[in-house]
Amino acid sequence: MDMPKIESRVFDALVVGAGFSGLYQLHCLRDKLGLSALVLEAGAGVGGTWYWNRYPGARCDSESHGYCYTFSKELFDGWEWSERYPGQPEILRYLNYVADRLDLKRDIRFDSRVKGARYDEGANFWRIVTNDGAEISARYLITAVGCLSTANIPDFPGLADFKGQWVHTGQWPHKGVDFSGKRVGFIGTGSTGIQAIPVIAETAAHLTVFQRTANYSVPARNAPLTPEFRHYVSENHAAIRRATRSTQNGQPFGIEDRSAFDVPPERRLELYEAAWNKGGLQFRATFRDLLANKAANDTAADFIKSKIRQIVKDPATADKLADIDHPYAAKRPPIDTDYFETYNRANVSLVDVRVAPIEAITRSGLQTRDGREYALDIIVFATGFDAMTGPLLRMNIAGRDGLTLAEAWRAGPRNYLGLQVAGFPNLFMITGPGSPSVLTNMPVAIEQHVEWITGCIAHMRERGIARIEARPESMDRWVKTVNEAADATLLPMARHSWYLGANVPGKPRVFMPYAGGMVRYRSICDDLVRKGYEGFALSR
Ligand code: N01
Repeated sequence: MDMPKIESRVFDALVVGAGFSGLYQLHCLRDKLGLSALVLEAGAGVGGTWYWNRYPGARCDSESHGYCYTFSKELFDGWEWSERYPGQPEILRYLNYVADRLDLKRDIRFDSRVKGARYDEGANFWRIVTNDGAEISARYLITAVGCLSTANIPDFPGLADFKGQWVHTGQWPHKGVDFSGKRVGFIGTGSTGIQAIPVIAETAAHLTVFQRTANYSVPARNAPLTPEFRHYVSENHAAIRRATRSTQNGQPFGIEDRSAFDVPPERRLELYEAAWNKGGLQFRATFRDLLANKAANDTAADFIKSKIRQIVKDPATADKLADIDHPYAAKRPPIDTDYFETYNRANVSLVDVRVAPIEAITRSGLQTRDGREYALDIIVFATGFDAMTGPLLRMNIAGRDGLTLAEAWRAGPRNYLGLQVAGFPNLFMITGPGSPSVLTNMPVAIEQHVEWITGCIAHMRERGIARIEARPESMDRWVKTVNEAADATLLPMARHSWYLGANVPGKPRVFMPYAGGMVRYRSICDDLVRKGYEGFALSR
């Protein structure tokens, strides 16, 4: 058997991950700062989340004109989106277009997963080892691993003995899955499930959806972009960039500056109806207090629940779908194409696994606690991710004195700004826990972090600074800030959400993303740079 080729190489910077963040980070370090940089990527191609998540119906919930890089007008002008919301294959083509235009692939090592990373204090280098034995040293280690890239596969007894096929949506086979004529079991009704269920229902012989938590969803109203809209986009790069950088959620649309109670109930319903017909995440922007005031939120929640009951014909199924236990948008709000309509199909049925949880996977299907057995040929797990911390912890990162990130984060991901952790000098996290990331339009959060990190490294090199590291007291302050920002919203009321780590057994329950908004976050980051990297320890 051939032994894997062992490499030992030294770089200024090592970036882990070749998705949206890793690609831009490589471009900034190599082409703007002139550093030697390498990207390690576990997949065989670029794309990150869009490389792995190839499930039927995979599509971005942000609108295409805002879901792209805006740092370069040439890149922006050289690409034209075809639909209101880009599908997975189109986003993957887009990221390949970017990688090719910027000539990035020559500095990406594909099929390389980080097995371990250790800070060598004497040499002030990070020593990184990959699954195939390559050893890389780098002054700066930058994680661009995404927030939702470690699949969460529940530990159901019996899965190994299932004689059918099973798949997780985040590890979808490249050759696809043929559902035609098959009895399919589908577990999970988050954003992913809500996208995939209607598409799989079209070909499956029968689709049984196992729902643990009922979920809101608003129609996406996806459609091909009109020539007029394409023209608007091509003429308005600067305005779109300005808009995405001026809104708290990084979207090209703002949140209406009115309370749900500023208008009479009939007018409120009209506004919800208009937002429902327009479709998309903008529904949440109808009133400014939907995520801050439970009574305001109830008006939106009641509207969506009444829509579910209108759409779904079988009252018992409608009851299960509308029995939602959390405020609207306190979990990431999905948008859909014919999700609730799908339950009117004769080949689709819904099982409430909150009432009777899944007990085991059997050789021929799935068994619930009430003793019922479901015969299945294929099981799809749309059961989400070990979000935000999972991809970081699985790299086995050890900082000063061998302190592992897992030890440092035993009680939750303590960090400063979602960028750095005390004890881990020159380690930067792009969209780490503690940053706005998943509560915003990701490319906007990514551009901000990449540009901040690039500016920081440039600052260090200009001044001969060898190390930067978060101060422990800055982390304490930031953890408090993150908690306060979350507590000012209804987000913590969704007690089972992955924002809190509640979807992974044993994971510390800490609200992870910063909910104070992108504009405030950007100004905090810029401000502390002006104050000489306040809160960080810099040393020569
Ligand atoms: O994962 P989820 P997802 N038994 O964790 C259920 C992003 N995204 O992949 O709610 C039974 O939201 C679980 O039930 P419960 C987006 O940020 C973006 O759907 O924990 N059920 C839930 O229903 C999103 O939020 C796009 O009770 C179990 C589901 O599985 C994030 O990815 C598109 C279970 C998991 O939902 C994750 O979404 C799609 C068990 N043991 C996704 N364990 C874009 O537009 C879990 N579940 C870019």
